[in-house]
Amino acid sequence: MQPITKITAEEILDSRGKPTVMSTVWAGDFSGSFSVPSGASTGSNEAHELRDLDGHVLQTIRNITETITPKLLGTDASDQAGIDAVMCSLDGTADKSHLGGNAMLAVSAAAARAAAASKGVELWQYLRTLAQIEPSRRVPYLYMNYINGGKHAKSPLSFQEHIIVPDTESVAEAMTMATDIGNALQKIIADRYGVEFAQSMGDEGGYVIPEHDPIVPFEVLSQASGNAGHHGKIRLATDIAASSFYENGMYRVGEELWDTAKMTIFYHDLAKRFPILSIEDPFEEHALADFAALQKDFELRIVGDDLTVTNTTLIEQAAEASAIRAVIIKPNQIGTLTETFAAMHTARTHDIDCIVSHRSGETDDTFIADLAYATGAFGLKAGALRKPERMVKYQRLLDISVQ
Ligand code: 2PG
Ligand code: MG
Repeated sequence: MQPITKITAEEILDSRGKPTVMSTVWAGDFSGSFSVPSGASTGSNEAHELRDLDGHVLQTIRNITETITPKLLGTDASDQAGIDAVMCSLDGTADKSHLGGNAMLAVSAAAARAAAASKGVELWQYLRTLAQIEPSRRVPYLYMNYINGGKHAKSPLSFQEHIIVPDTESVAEAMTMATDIGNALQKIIADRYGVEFAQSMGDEGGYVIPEHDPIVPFEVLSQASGNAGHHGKIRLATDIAASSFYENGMYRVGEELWDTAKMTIFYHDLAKRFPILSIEDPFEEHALADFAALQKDFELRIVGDDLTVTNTTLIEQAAEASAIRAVIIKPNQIGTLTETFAAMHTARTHDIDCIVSHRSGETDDTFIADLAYATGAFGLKAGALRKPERMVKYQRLLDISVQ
């Protein structure tokens, strides 16, 4: 038993320069910290991210220091379920709007780090014992978003993420392949759009290109893989994030309005032309039947994110409708680690693969790398190897995977 002796919280800046919260939990001489990330294309059913009217998180910090801390002092740092249950009952709302999902996750994840430290084990080892998730893979696939669109870029591309997935179990090899392809891609972009786009940077470290045609990013990624000498060793994936450009029953794709049928034709064409591993949020977050119809057509994985928001009930619904074969896992969508594990467990019970994911607003925290490895996740989605807050996550996975 290592009782919690102190909890602190402070405001830090995320990768977009926006305030976010970092908390540290102490158990005697041991401590652990966690910094909460923040999304831009958020699902409407996500846990509430509490912010002051001016965007700061000072009330969130007071909720940690004045409301949560007094109730958790003396609790065993390794009683994760107990810690999370106390916070859920203190909050008392369905969407965690009272304390803030960001306040709760900061403490929940920091407690896990403190507990791991007190036991003298790596975070991933501690999480593995705690979570007991049926693995999909020994080492997750790296989902690396090299062309940014949608809400993560100022560009005409409506689809949010154009992702390369090196087909290997070696993280070192995957990172080398991605670096080679990134360099080849830079050349193609300079030739095709002009040198001013060769240094462009979206929120997740991908390039931002002045392109309207949604198929072109996949052509360009595929060409870059070939030029780098990795043809045949790269799968492609995408996060459409369709809710973010859905208006009045239609999808606004560049200048055009597409209906569900047109979106569906695009996905069929995409899967015919490229080695697509998965398609995330192909339709808006309420279109469960459309997800199911598309998944029925495909071997590849249709992935829920805004559809499922790391929520056990929504994952269960998606599973019952046979709407997805993989699910995005983001701890800050639900607000505690215990509920994150429950969501992963529900997914795996239905043979749905988990892809552990960053947010577009990130910090240098590497917790998700440990989480992905600990649970044998199918994928770790953490952006491109062009921004430090993304790179540290893959680097951490590399360090763990060779231990
Ligand atoms: C997503 C995420 C991360 P955001 O949609 O999957 O890539 O974006 O954090 O903006 O919700
Ligand atoms: Mg998504």
